[in-house]
Amino acid sequence: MQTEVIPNKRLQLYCMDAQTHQHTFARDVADGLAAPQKWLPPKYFYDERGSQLYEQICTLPEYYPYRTEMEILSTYAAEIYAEIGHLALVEFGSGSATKTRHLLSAYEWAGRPFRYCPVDIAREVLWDTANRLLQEYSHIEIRAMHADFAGQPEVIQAFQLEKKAVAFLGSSLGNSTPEDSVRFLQRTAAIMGPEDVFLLGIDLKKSPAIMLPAYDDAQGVTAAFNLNVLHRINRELGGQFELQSFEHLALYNNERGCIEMHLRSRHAQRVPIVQIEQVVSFDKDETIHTESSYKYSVDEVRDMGYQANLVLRRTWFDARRSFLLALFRPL
Ligand code: AVI
Repeated sequence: MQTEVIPNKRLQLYCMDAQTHQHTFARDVADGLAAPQKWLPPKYFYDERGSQLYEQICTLPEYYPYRTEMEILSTYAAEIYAEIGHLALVEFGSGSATKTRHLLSAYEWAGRPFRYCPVDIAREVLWDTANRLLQEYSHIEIRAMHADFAGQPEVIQAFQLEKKAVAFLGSSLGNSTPEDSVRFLQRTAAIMGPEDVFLLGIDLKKSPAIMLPAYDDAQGVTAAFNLNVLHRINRELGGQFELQSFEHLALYNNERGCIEMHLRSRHAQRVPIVQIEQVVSFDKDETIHTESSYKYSVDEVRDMGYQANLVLRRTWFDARRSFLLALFRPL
């Protein structure tokens, strides 16, 4: 990763090379749409509009993962802070940091300087949030990183922190396969010191009757979020997708233990994408698989940790045990 650092006294911004970013998007779209089961990596949902739509999803009555994790953080922030100590807080996929604020407030109440290092793929959201946090917290010092950390948690080494708490909230790890998640945890554990901690927020398995509406809400916000990725391809790669020719589909894959989101072609069609020099053909009802959202049991989470040499030390749940906040320490 090439980085450019924009320093100021309380805020430093580390940026992934924009050129690299664009190139990767084109390659991923070309590869994904040429596969027998067409697919797109979910990280491309999060352009400015997609990030706004995700924020909106989080306010929906059906989308319980946000509410329940918020309940855990608001209820136990002081306890979690006491467990972590005053370590620099690194956060993968920080977004607008709404939930993290509960933890940041606990740091602030300690009355001494603390360091927050958010890492996100959505640059505008990262920058706006960092500037807002500077206004809200007088003791905060921010090092923010615009990066695609998905397959490379090592990007956080650029922060050069001696000791750290690494947080990955919002069940975002669930958007990777269990195999990739274990690899991500292994690589993260490999760059953790003996006193570092890893804080994971992850959605738990439950009845599909509760899970499914969270990904297929009555107002159609999730549908708009899903379809937005086609809009992004149109804008950034010269695609000619007609959005009304695709529909949002959410299903629970019982065997894999995940919610899948797809975009289903309403009729047979051919879609040119200028920048990747491809015309993509769709049969009627053929789908693009756009996201998997894996759900876990507590034992499966503990086991994933073990596979990565991380020991589950503390757990916090919401009142209905819908969501888990897990604290790991290196073995
Ligand atoms: C970010 N991630 C954990 C969300 C999820 O629940 O898988 C993304 C999302 N997709 C549809 N709604 C929300």
